[in-house]
Amino acid sequence: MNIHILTVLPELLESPLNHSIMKRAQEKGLLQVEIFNLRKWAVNEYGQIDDYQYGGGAGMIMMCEPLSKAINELNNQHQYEEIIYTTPDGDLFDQKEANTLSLKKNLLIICGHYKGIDQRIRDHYITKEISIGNYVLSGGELAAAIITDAIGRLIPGVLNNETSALFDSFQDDLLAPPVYTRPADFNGWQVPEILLCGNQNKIDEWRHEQSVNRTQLKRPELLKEN
Ligand code: 6GU
Repeated sequence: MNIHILTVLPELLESPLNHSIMKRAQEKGLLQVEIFNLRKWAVNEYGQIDDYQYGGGAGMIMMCEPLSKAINELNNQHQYEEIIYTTPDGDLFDQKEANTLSLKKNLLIICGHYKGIDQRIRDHYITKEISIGNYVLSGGELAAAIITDAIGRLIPGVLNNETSALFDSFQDDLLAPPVYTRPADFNGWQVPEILLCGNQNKIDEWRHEQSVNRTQLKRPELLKEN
C-alpha cells in the first residue's frame, strides 16, 4: 500500500512514521510512505505557496497553483483512490474509516496549514476530508501521521500476531478490557484471579464482560450505535 503525504513541513512527519510498527511495515514492504514537500511546486523562487485571503481576514491560505500542480503530477503517477485533506472541519476519523482506508492501494493525504487551502482545491480534487477530533491543531501533519498509523497497522501482515488488531478497542465497538503483566502481586495489588486460572473460555468470557462494562461506563454511545 502506498500512502503519500503532501506537506509544507515534512520534518514533522518523519519521526512518527519511522519507528515501531510503522517502521516494520515499511521494512516488510507492506507499506510505502512517501512525503512530498509542497515547496517543490512553489509559485516563485522564494518558495511561496500561500497568500492573503480574498475578503480580508487574518491568516494565510494555501494557493491553488502549487497544490494543483503537485496533485496533478503525483496523481498521474499513482492514480490515487482517495485524495484526503486533513482539516478540523472534515468528517471525524474513526476505526471504521481506518478499516475502509486500509483496503486501498494508493492514498494521497494533503496536510492543511495556516488558515487552510483554497476552497477550489477542495471542490475539484479532494475526495475525502478528515478531522481527527474536535480541537484545532496548528497543521494537518500530526493528523496525517495519526491517520497513517491507524491505517498502516491494519494492513495484513503488519502486526506480528494478525489477530491482535481484531481485539483492539473500537474494532467491535467495544473498548478493550483491562490488561495485566507480571508480577501477580505488586505492592499487594492483585491481578484478577480469573486471569491466572488457565481456563481460556472463562478468561475470554470475563474479558468480554469487562469490555462491555468499560464501554457502558466510559463510552455508552458506542453501545447505542449498534
Ligand atoms: Cl485533520 N487538522 C487540523 N489542523 N486540526 C485538526 C484536525 C486536522 N483534526 C482535528 N483538529
